[in-house]
Amino acid sequence: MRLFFAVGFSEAEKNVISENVASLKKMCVRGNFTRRENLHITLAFLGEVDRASLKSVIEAAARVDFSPFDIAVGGAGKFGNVVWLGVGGDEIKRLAGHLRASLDKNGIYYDRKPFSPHLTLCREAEFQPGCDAENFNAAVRSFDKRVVSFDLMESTRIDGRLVYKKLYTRKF
Ligand code: 2AM
Repeated sequence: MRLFFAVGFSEAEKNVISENVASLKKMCVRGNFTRRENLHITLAFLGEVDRASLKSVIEAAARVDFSPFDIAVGGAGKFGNVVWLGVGGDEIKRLAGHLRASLDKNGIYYDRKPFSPHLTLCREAEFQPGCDAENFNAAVRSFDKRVVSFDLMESTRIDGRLVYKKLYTRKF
């Protein structure tokens, strides 16, 4: 099973993000836009994990002791042709650090790329001529979010569609 840990969004927050996705769509010729139900901020990407290790993964998450905190979501940028919203605040970095240390303790593999908190809105984005991430950034509606939990997600493909299934929630 393909697993990752993420911070999800409420329906109200998804409404704001969807407005941003709608304005991004208008500036693009094409792109693989993140579907509303898949919007998230990844804390750690585990990749393929044996079903037998799931208990240990959940145990590592359950051990993470944290208090609710706020993040600022906004400010668009681009890595290659991936367009994202930035996520501001040091606490989410500390949370990812705690979670990753707990995974280490259980010997669970995760992608070691340094944590760079972001919310992917579109992959394979192709902007309209004369348009770029800077134009989108100028139109972005930012918002603050209180983080009170994170989730263990399973990434699956159903009829070719990317579907994320929530397996476990660690509430602070
Ligand atoms: P992304 O949003 O920057 O693409 C599920 O694939 C989630 O895990 C995505 O949010 C993806 O981040 C993130 N992720 C991090 N490292 C990854 C990797 N090596 N392969 C696939 N997804 C990864």
